[in-house]
Amino acid sequence: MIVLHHLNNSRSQRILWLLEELNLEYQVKPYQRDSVTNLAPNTLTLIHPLGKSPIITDGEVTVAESGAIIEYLIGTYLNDKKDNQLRDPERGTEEHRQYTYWLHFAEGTLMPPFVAKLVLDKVRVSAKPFFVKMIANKIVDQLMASYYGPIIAKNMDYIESHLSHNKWFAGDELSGADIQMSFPLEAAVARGTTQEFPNITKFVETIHARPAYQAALEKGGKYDYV
Ligand SMILES: N[C@@H](CCC(=O)N[C@@H](CS)C(=O)NCC(=O)O)C(=O)O
Repeated sequence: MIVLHHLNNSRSQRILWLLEELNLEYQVKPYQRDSVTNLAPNTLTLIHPLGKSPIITDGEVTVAESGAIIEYLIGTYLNDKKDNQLRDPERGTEEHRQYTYWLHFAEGTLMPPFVAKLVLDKVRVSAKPFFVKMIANKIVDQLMASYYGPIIAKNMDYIESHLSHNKWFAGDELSGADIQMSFPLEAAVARGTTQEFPNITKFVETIHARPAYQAALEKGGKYDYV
């Protein structure tokens, strides 16, 4: 039996969605973030030494890292079920090149500046006392204006441009690339930063309307980015 080690409000939500798209039987083992640090509980390190979610176990097999989990689940189970709408683009095709590109882009290029912004926003809020906060805010503003801000804007423009010509990230049908790209784009929409990006907003609305996505929400419980 596949077990998804699922941390609330995390990248794990996309694996829940994939499991539903693939029509697989699975169990969800829930883990709660610490209310102060927002970190995962230490019990997750019993499943994988890094203790980050998502992780799946499938019998003797343990897979961590969202992209690796997506490749494992699609590679192992997609052909077992004929009645799903998710496609695995054929190797050597342009769709497959797009598929691997976006699968890696999500965690390799898009997430790092998003996470940096999240951390810097926390510094802004939590720096104390007042004069330290003033200095901290100045440094954060400078880092955002000169480095992370332009990188995020460039990435978002690039994604928006891709989605203005394509419904999905790789080819004409839903693929693992869409699953992988869902989390950062949901987070961006939920934070209200996508007003100038109608195609990104539409993509997120489209995936949220899918029956498999709704089923995943029911299984996983409260998710702040929907
Ligand atoms: N690149 C990894 C990132 C995993 C990751 O950082 N997960 C976050 C949740 S979104 C986590 O477990 N955070 C809690 C912690 O670091 O303690 C992946 O895509 O699986």
